[in-house]
This record gives sequence, C-alpha cells and structure tokens, in this order.
Amino acid sequence: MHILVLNGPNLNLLGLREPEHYGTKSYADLIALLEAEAKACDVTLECFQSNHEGDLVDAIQNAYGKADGIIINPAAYTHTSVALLDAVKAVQIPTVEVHLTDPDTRENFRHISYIRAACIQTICGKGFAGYIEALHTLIKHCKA
Ligand code: CA2
Repeated sequence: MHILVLNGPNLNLLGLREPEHYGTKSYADLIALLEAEAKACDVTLECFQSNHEGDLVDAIQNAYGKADGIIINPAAYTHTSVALLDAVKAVQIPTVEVHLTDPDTRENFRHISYIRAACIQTICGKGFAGYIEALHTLIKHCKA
C-alpha cells in the first residue's frame, strides 16, 4: 500500500511560530512520526509540502494510478480552494482531510472546507495524532 501525504501553505513553519495553535514540534518531526508508523504498518509514504496551490493540485493528479490513499492538510487552501476539491474528486483516490486544530472553533472564515465533500473522513483538533489516525483509516478502508 502506498499513501501520499500532502501539507499546504505554512505548515513548513511548524514548531517555529504560533505554538499555541500548532505545537512545538517541527514539520520534520511530523514526517518522521508518520514514516515510523507507516513502516510499522508495512505501508510506503510519499510526503510533500507546498505553499503553492497548483503544486498541490499537480501532486494529487500525479498520484493517480500510484497512491492507494491521500492524507491532506490543505491548511489555508481548505477554506478557499475549489481546485483542490476538483482534483481529489477527479482522481477518485480515498482521501482523509486532517487539521491540527479544530477550524470550526476558530474564526468564521475557517468554518468552510471545500475539500471535505470529496473526503472519506475529516479529523480535526488532534495535532500530529490526527495524521496517524488518518493513516489507520486509509489502511482499514483499503483492506475492506
Ligand atoms: O489546523 C490546521 O491544521 C489548519 O489547516 C492550519 C492552517 C489553517 O489555515 C487552517 O485553518 C487550519 C494554517 C497552517 C499554518 O501553519 C503554521 C505553522 C506554524 C506557524 C505558523 C503557521
């Protein structure tokens, strides 16, 4: 099984700013955690972070025929991007939306998620553990 992990804008700054929202661990820590869990579950991962919407769309399109599942935290593009929604719909790869925080409890502009409509599950407010839960969700989904 092969899983694509996508992180959107500014998530490369994890651990450097806004620890009250996003914690003190870095993006590299997140990837190391995911890689270790994937290895234990006999799954391969490809991890990609970008600050550019089109690059994230390209990564989703390129996953067609290669990835069995996608874990995505689109960050701010969650609340703006119909392009990411359309890309996930187009490739028809089971996708789990993850957020470190719970956007529904934050500013009103964070309450809409475009991509949610194309996802099999949304996990919010669990920090890094949410990504691990997403990985297990996709493993179960693919084995079912
Ligand atoms: O809770 C999440 O995971 C979010 O997707 C994070 C986004 C935010 O726009 C969404 O509403 C919810 C922001 C990511 C910014 O990440 C930073 C990390 C460290 C320092 C500054 C920003």
